Amino acid sequence: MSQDLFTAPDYYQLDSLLTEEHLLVRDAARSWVKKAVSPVINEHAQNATFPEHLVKGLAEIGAFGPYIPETYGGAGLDQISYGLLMQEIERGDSGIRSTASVQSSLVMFPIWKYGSEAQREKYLPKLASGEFIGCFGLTEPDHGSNPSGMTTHFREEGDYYILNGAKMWISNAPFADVAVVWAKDPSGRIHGLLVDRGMEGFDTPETHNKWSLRASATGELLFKDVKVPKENLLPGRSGLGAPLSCLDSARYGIAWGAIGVAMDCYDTALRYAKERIQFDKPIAGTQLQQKKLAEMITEITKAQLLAWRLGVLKNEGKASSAQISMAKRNNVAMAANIAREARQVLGGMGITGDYSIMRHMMNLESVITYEGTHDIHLLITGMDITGLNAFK
Ligand code: TGC
Ligand code: FAD
Repeated sequence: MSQDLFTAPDYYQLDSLLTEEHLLVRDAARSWVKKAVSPVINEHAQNATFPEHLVKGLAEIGAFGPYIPETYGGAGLDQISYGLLMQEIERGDSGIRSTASVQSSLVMFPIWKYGSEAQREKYLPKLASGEFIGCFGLTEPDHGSNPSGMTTHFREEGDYYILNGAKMWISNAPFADVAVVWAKDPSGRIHGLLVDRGMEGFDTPETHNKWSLRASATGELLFKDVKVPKENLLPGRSGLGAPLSCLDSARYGIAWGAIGVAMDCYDTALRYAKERIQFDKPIAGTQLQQKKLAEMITEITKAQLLAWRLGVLKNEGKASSAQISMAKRNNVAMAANIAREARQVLGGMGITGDYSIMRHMMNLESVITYEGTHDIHLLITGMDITGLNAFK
């Protein structure tokens, strides 16, 4: 990729709403992304390899467990700092943000919230430092948008649970040290189990042939009579609400992350349009390109306000799941539209790996699908405002 010249837009002076700590956290992440992610990400995406060497840096900027208390190795930050971290990391690449989201919101969060003290002490510090990588197994081959139908199940046998079933589309699965796996007990109640790499009968084959999130490793989780020690069950909460509450945290992070992608596409398109001469003048001086750029900054600004307000509500413990759905859906769609428009501003150059836009655009096809699809989030809003369930 060409040199990373990113300058963040702040059209409504939103920086003045941020605390000194927010700005410090954000700026540290921003410079780490410029220094560590931008120079290598195109090659990793082209080769479909996960840049494992970035794990240490992610831990150092506080991206693993930003809001987990420091006693467990987390960064002890608030929800806006968490959001800003996701924004900056996703500005570099959605796949790298995925690694941080899964680790923080889908692995550390349930262990912190629903785990025993022994589980917290065993896993959280190692996950925070990046010594352990985790993954989250909810989706199954036949149950994506409707996880309540899952068939992965376990039964008791002496000091163990015997786990059988399969999960698919699992970020970080191929190299994860521990998987938070959601499975049904014999009565059909959903529980979380901590399944460690190396347990007999547990496999994590990688999913290849993706055109999206190519710098993130995705895989399956296969369980064949896996003996999981009883102390590996998360004791604090059961039922579908447990995994869905983890999704709330990850979806919130994505609402911020998508802004990072949109800012990167806008900034690239603006710079290119000012430099690219056609018909003897910069294309930025034409009305059609100005329409694209003006609409981009308008949508980014609206998305920033939405995310910031949601962050305030989250800090106050007042953000509802439906509000989070609205922000995830709006901001990812906003970023996807901006990526398409920005790609066109660059003409043919826009399809090359010399610029980040096409990679972002392809990544967003996953982001708009995972953590609840665009349509599922619309139905969540629909149910919230009408009181009527249109899923079933
Ligand atoms: P429903 O009957 O509505 O709810 C079941 C129970 O859960 C409660 N609940 C929630 N609790 C906490 N947070 C939420 N967001 C919640 N939403 C619902 C609900 O109150 C109920 O509790 P209780 O006590 O009455 O039992 O469940 P449903 O089966 O009708 O499904 C609802 C639906 C469709 C919204 C839900 O299943 C859904 O969100 N589906 C989308 C699935 C999804 O998002 N999967 C994501 C997999 S993980 C992933 O994609 C990671 S990508 C990571 C990366 O790389 O970044
Ligand atoms: P489906 O549920 O089959 O949906 C197909 C289409 O039907 C969608 O457009 C959907 O909106 C629509 N649809 C479904 N139900 C309805 C309805 N009631 N009304 C109207 N339309 C409907 N999962 C994990 O558990 N852990 C992970 O780490 C993880 N990482 C992922 C990484 C990647 C790269 C990808 C692509 C996915 C990942 N997922 C993960 C899975 C992801 O959450 C699912 O793909 C997603 O929830 C959608 O499920 P599905 O793919 O089975 O689509």
